[in-house]
Amino acid sequence: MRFLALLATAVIPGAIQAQQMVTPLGIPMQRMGSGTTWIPDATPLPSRQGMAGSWFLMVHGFGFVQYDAQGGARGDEQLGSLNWAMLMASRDLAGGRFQVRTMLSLDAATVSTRGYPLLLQSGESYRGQPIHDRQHPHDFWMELAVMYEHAVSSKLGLALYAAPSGEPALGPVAFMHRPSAMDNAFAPLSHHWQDATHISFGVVTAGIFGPNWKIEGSAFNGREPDEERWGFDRLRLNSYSGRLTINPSARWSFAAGYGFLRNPDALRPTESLHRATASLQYGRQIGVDGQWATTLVWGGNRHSGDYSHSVLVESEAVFDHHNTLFGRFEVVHKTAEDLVLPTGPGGFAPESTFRVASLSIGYGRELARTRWSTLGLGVQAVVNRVPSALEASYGSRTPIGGMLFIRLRPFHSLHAKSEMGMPGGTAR
Ligand SMILES: [Cu+2]
Repeated sequence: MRFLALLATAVIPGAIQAQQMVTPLGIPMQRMGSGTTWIPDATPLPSRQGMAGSWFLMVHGFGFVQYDAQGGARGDEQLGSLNWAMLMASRDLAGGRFQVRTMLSLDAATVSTRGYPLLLQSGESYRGQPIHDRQHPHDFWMELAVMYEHAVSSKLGLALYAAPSGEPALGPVAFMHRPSAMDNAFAPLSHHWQDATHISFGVVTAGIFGPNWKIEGSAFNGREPDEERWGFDRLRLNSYSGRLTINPSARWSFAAGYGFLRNPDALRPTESLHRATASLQYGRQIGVDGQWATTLVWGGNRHSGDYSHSVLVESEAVFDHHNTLFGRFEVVHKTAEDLVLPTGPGGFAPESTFRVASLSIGYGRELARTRWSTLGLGVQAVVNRVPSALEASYGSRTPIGGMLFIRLRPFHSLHAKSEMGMPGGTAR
């Protein structure tokens, strides 16, 4: 309460409306990740906040312009832009907090509906064929949702989330919303083992929560977005999931859950999928203006038979207003079908599975800053590791890729102290 009031005062001098703002159980608004996920309180995402009448507004997003190059026979290069913006508006309603939110992306235009080059990536389709060695673009309507939270006592609240396009209670925070990956524009290779349901056309989630825990259940559309990226897909609630989240302190967040996805893949329309995931996030402030965030994720998919596993660890350190270092390591099991490798006589068995790994390291340097935004220049290098069976297809056992980028995002109001005390960031 006090924090929000101070914040509103910093944004709009004399504003007192924020005092009417209810955050049920005193949970800071910045804990909200993608969908209904939580991130550690200590490492919020950069955003701008303000009041409009009785509405509390929050805007955030990222715009990259990147040159992406992926080596080897299955590689490609592209000059494009990855981007998303999110607007949240919240207000008091009937003793609780009501929120409308939307997240939009122009990726389908700026990296094309074929997506961007990314070795060993798989998932979704383009012109009726499975996408491989590229990451599909995100849909324009990444999220359009309403949420209502109501405290029933000082220790217990109820939440309801409904979205024609949104994220069910399944998986970790979607990668673009993780403080540990905010400057890492490449999607994880384990996206479709972990957080790919973050765009689902039809989601209803109900939850109960305390000040530091939450249990949620969702009914949602298990079908992946189709390759038409601008409109809404047909809304369905044919799948379900459940998730437990615990934020034991400001620095930690743990989540685990399970989901059943009915017929996720349009190209394999009779196959359903079970998914289990668990994730751990750690975050702490560095100095006055910096932060360091790390995420560990396990995700498994099961069609029938055994689970196919993926593990990811990633970290991002914003040292100060100039220097950011980030990286990711992951290992995931993909089939010859996932990677669209030649199958049949002389080729692989469709179910043959390969363990692939990827390590990426990136550095970003802030170049210019306004009161509201900051512009950075960055570089990222990726080294993959494939089994010898894939050497012929990829031209090497260690195919490489990378990205050069310019990135615009809201100026670090990362830490409330610097926002309230030193607008514009006086350090350095
Ligand atoms: Cu995605």
